Amino acid sequence: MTPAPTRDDHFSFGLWTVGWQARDPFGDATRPPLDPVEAVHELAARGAWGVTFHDDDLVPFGADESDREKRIARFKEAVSETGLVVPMMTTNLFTHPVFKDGGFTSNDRGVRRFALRKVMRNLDLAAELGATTYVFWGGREGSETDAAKDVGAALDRYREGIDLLAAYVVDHGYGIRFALEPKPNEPRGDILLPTVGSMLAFISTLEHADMVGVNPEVGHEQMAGMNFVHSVAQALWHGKLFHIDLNGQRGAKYDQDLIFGHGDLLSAFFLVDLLEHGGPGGGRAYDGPRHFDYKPLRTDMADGVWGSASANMATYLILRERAAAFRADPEVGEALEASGLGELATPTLAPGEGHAALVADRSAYETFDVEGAANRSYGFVRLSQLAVEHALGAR
Ligand SMILES: [Mn+2]
Repeated sequence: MTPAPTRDDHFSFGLWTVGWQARDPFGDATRPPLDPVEAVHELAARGAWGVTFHDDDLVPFGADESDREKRIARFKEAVSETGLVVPMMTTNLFTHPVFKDGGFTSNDRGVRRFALRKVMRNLDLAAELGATTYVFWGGREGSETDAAKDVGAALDRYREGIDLLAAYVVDHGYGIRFALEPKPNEPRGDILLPTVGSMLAFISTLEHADMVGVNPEVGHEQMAGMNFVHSVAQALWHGKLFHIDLNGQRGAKYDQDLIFGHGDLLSAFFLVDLLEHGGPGGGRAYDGPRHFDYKPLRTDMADGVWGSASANMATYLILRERAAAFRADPEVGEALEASGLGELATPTLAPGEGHAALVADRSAYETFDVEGAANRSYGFVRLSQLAVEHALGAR
């Protein structure tokens, strides 16, 4: 039985996901445009809780003020009719040719000022619609040749931009936090701040670092060869997992944006386990939106669009059940015990112990049973196979 999603599951979708017309670098659109109002109704009917969007997903770039007002009013009506929420909004600083060398980090100062204004305008709308998270994905912030970008200066300008926009939010009393989204490449040859780790380091330099976190995307981290579960766990450890983009990716290649779980399924299992249960160490779990940022396959029409929306949610819920079964299995409990995993939570030093006391402790070095410790079997094979069997529904 495929589990049915409810609003309590906090599943959200970008308008650009189900609305993707499947234009790719080699081919034209295979699907007609999707009215955002229809997207809201269809998502709500399938059990989604929230809808998110870039400014240009709702109002085409360059639309006049009255057209903009009309489109926003229609959208607000759909949202209120369906009871969906708008938990997150973001800015398109990548489609229009004006952003071909970036938004906040374009070599052209005029473009940088224009980009900031475009974000500020949409932040006003985000506050109006009650969004609490604002995502920044700098898809064009990068280069194809190292001859053309002063990376240090670009990071200065990136920081200047985020600092200014954070001040704008604070000064207007908008209850919005920022979530920065890393990606290693595509559409630029190389994108600045390519991984969760680089983004966390950048955030620590910001003036309003407390209101800025990350929005990791499964595929983006996996494109860089990273272990997504580790990246998310570190973001949680820093208290910086403000939002998450769920999708599927098979290895280090172009950004596939597959349905959640339709790439590295075992990683998806461990990710859901981490988000729902705080992971193997029982650390901090995530209570924000479960946001899907994927693309319905280009081969499919409306059936595949809505089928894929449901598939994302169903896969998450199945993995959530599987992870709970894994956690509840007494055999897993035994294997965890044998693995020593819980022991890692014990500090290496005793309370009040410093380096002098450690040196004085002969059992830590002089008489430590090195051979005995070296010959220990941790039993990770058994634990790993138990996880696989639970993930597959074989237990
Ligand atoms: Mn992606």
